[in-house]
Amino acid sequence: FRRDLHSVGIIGAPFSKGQPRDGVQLGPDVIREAGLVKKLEGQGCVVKDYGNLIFEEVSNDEPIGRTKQPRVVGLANKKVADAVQRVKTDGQTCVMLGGDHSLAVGSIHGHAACRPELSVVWVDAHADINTPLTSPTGNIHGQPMSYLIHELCTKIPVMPNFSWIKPCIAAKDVVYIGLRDVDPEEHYILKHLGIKTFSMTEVDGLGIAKVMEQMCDHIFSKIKKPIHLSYDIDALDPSVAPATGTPVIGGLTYREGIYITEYLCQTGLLSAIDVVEVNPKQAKRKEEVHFTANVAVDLVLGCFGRVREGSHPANYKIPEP
Ligand code: B3U
Ligand code: MN
Ligand code: MN
Repeated sequence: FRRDLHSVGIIGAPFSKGQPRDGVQLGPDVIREAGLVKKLEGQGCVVKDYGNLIFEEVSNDEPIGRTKQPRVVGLANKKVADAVQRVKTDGQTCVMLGGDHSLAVGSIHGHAACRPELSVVWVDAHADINTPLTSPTGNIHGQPMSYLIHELCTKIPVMPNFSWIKPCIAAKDVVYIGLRDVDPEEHYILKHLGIKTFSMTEVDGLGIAKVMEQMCDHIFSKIKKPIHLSYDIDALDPSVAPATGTPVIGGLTYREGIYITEYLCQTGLLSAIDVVEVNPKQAKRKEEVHFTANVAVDLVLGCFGRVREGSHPANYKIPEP
């Protein structure tokens, strides 16, 4: 028995402008209010909460083509990138609490600046790999992967406040889990680039344990690389995580969702984590907010050593009368 010492740095990113629904900027606060820091400390983690980033407003942020609010999204992501880079430089595993999923651009970019060899595990109902030119909505939270993958760099138009973004991951170092709402253009991109995907069909067919095994065979085929886990709460079924902007029926169960985190923790290679798209204003009842926030906390706890069988300190002794 061995209890790992995890050093965790938390960044709150209260940002919503990668998509149109109000409320997702409150995600970091509701996840903290569900007791994230105390619970992490309770399982032996050393936690530093860096607080919430403050994002500047941008006036006259007119669309570029179909892409909505590019300037404010580009600027916010630069802040996230710098913050994640600082946490990694401080030697901690970074937890970025969103906020919408556009923030993964900054989070992965900042992480890759410190760990150029990383692989990305993207857990989501959606592929979020539309380019600005394929996006049906113009919402940047449906596009973050397209800015980060080397193989797509010739497909990305110039946009204000995006010039700092340099592709930093290879298609072979990306794995998806939980897909069930993928646009035709995205599906083409995934197949064309040969990206490894475990849609809900594979989760159903193989079971989550085999999915995780095959996932690791894929990303660790040559060398063991640090892992960036980008966890969109809408990967989970809406019955498990209702407080989110774009719920899709037929998602991961609580147990499958948690198993992913337990398994990744066991690799010892988790280096940064995003938990995004918790939106308290999308809940029908207040209990749904607490329920979703508690699930988000449990995902983070699973990433840092919580196991369902229970655990005990290494030096524990049964008291003698
Ligand atoms: N694929 C669509 C819808 C979508 C993506 N991510 C979410 N929704 N949450 C798009 O807008 O790119
Ligand atoms: Mn997403
Ligand atoms: Mn999603």
